[in-house]
Amino acid sequence: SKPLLLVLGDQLSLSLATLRDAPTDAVIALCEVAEEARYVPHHIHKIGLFMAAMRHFAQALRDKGYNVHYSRIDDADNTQSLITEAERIAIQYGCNEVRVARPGEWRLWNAMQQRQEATLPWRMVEDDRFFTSPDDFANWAKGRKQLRLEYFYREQRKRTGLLMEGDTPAGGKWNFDHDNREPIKATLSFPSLPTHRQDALTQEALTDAKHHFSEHMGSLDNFNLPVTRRQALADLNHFLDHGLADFGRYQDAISDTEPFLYHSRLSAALNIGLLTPHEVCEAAEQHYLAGHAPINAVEGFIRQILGWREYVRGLYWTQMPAYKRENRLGFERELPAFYWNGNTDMRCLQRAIQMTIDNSYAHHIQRLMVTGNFALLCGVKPEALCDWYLAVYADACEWVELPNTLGMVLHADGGLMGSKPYCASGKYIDKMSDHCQHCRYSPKQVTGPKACPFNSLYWHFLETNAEQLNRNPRMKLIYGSLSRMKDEKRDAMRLQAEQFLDSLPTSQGYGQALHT
Ligand code: FAD
Ligand code: DLZ
Ligand code: SF4
Repeated sequence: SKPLLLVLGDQLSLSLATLRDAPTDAVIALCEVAEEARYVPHHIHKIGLFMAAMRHFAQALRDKGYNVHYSRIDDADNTQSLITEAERIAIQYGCNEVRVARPGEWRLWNAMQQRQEATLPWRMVEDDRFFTSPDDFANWAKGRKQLRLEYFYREQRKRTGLLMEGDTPAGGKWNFDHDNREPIKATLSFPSLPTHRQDALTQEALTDAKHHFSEHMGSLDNFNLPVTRRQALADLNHFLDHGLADFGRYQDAISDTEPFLYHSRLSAALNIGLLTPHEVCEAAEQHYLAGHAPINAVEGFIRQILGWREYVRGLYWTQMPAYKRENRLGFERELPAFYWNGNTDMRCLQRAIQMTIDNSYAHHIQRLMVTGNFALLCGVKPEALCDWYLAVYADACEWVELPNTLGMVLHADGGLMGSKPYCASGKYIDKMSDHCQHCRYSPKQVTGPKACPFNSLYWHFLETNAEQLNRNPRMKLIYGSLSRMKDEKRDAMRLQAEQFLDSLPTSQGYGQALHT
């Protein structure tokens, strides 16, 4: 048989299963299509990233002697959809099947699955660029009521031998989270970032992205994402040398001015395939063994990749498609309009959203405890929030975005992923960040014109979701405080929260938000 090997935009690895076994006469196709840029209104950096990285990868394949067909966004015969474009090219080259590694989204997996019996059949192979396959995860999950990261992660450590000394974990503990909760400090200085040179291929891709998708969020003027393996390796080495040692301690800190702190910024490169999770974890382990970074930093970092990243992927593939429809807390609110333009006087939200608009990036605690926590407290419906996270971050692909948003942030999966919702009042943000001193609200007040909205919303959230949450053992203390509160205080807080919620401008989507 003569296959067309379709390489998707997030499969830019020479080790990809379909490429490894490529027959000599195979045609490899990469397709830029408008449908993938628009099914949610992706940030312009993300579109530029995919276009530039795909073009560079096609070039690298040609340099290796492969026969590559590349569909550019403005080719006259481009059908602008992945399925039809792959089939059109397959027919053009006389191929009798389309072969593809498992895509990163169920939406595409399902469309491809349905064409397995077509005259031009699609064949899917496992994407083995991960530590675990969906089958491995299903076997681990079998018979378990709750799927806790911590147990999955320990097995991953034992299985891979990463940070293991024989049968025991390096440093004597599996988890050093306790040491990793320091707030932001004025005295910290953060590593300056490497600037990636933009060659002619990158410049052309960015120009095309701008031409076709200029209405999308963000500006390409400050585009600095890695689009080749060489640039991704430069980012990795920079992080190992300048970020890793402090990664642990300040993992949860939030800054009013600094978007990246000691985070690695490697998620986009990992997710599109320019780096493998194996090489990143092994390089971090080497830095520990060489004495360049402490165990709390290296363990914390490796847990994110070997633990969380694999865990959310397993969860996604074993729970979809039902997972995407989950909404156990029954949320119905549309997304507040300011998520698209940052137009709010709540300083923490304004900064997290503005940094997102600027860089197509926010670090984990901004995503979880600022934009995520606010959406949870307001009861934003999962579909609206998930579409936003999927659109605005350069590293967003549904297999990793959905469990984080629907499960971890919105607790919409009934606690499958997290044993309690990550809800917090302004007190938490005040403790971890330096936002509140620049804010018109006060994190110490719960009611009144200066009161931080997070505070009344927090109690309002607990009150309105009590039926679902008050029997949760991890929520017992907080529900105890709520029940001891005087009626007048509760009434005043409820009123404050309701008035705030009534005044929130909502949007039906990006197009509309642009005009508000
Ligand atoms: P670092 O803090 O340096 O962490 C190192 C690596 O660990 C990351 O590059 C990433 O590959 C991995 N990692 C860390 N946390 C997680 C996590 N919770 N789940 C999976 N992998 C993790 N990450 C994505 O890659 N794509 C997404 O679409 C995405 N959506 C998110 C949505 C929400 C609501 C939340 C709360 C988190 C989301 N995350 C997502 C996880 C995390 O926020 C990002 O991976 C991280 O901020 C990327 O920045 P970094 O590379 O500097 O990460
Ligand atoms: C996100 C994205 C964008 C913007 N553009 C493309 C594209 O032109 N071609 C492509 O193959 N993939 C693109 N992607 C990624 C896809 O939306 C999707 O997430 C992955 O292909 C799933 O494996
Ligand atoms: Fe955010 Fe409230 Fe602090 Fe303002 S006072 S920055 S709204 S937590």
